[in-house]
Amino acid sequence: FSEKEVSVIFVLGGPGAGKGTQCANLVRDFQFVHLSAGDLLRAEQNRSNSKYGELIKHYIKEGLIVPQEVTVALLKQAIQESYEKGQKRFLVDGFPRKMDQAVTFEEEIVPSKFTLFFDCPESVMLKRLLERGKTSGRSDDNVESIKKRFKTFIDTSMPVVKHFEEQGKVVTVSCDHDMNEVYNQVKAAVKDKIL
Ligand code: UP5
Ligand code: MG
Repeated sequence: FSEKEVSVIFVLGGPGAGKGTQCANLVRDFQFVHLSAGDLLRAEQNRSNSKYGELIKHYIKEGLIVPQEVTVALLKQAIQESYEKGQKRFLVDGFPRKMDQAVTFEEEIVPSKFTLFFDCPESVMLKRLLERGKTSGRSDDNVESIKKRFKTFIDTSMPVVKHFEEQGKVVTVSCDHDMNEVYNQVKAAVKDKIL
C-alpha cells in the first residue's frame, strides 16, 4: 500500500496501559479500523486448524514476542480485507513490539503515520491487569506472566518506541489518569495529525 491509500497509526505502550480501551474510543468517534495484534494472535490460537496454535499459546503465556512472520501475516490479511471494504484508516494496537517487526511492516505493508505511545508506571499497569485478570480469562493476566510481559516490554519493545522517537514520529500520552482525561490527550493527538 502507499501512504495515500492507507494510513496506519501504531499504538504502543506497556501491558495494561490502556491501548485497547482508547482505541475503542477512537473507533467510536472517528473512522478507524482497530487491529489489536494480541487479539489477532488469540483468535488465530483458537482457530481449529491453525498450525500456530500451540506456539502462540506458549509465547503469550511467557510474555514473549511471537515470531514476526505470524503476526505480520495476520495484520496484512486483516488490513487487506478491510481495505477491500473501503476502509483506509487503521489503528495497529500492540505492534510493532520488536525492531524486526517494525522494519518488515513498514517495508512490506505501509509506513506508519506516527506512533501513539501510552506512558504508564508499572505499578498502575500491574493493578489494572490484576483487576482485569479476575474476569478476563486471559492466560497472561497473572503475576508471573505480567512480570515477564513487563520485562519484554522494557528490553524489546521500548527500543521500537525510541526508534520512532528519533524520527520525530511519536506522540506520548500520559496514562496514569482517568479514562476520559487520557482520551482527551489521545483525541488531541489524532486530530492534530490526521484531520
Ligand atoms: N483501564 C484502561 N485505562 C484505564 C484508566 N485510564 N484508568 C483505569 N483503568 C483503566 O486496559 C487494561 C485494563 O485497565 C482494563 O481492565 C481497562 O478497563 C483498565 P486495556 O485497554 O486492555 O490495556 P492494553 O494496553 O490494551 O493492555 P493489554 O493487556 O491488551 O496489553 P498487552 O500489550 O500486554 O497485550 P496484547 O494483547 O497486545 O499482547 C498480548 C501478548 O501477545 C504479548 O505479551 C505477546 O506475547 C503477544 N504479542 C506478540 O507476540 N506480538 C505482537 O505483535 C502483539 C502481541
Ligand atoms: Mg490490548
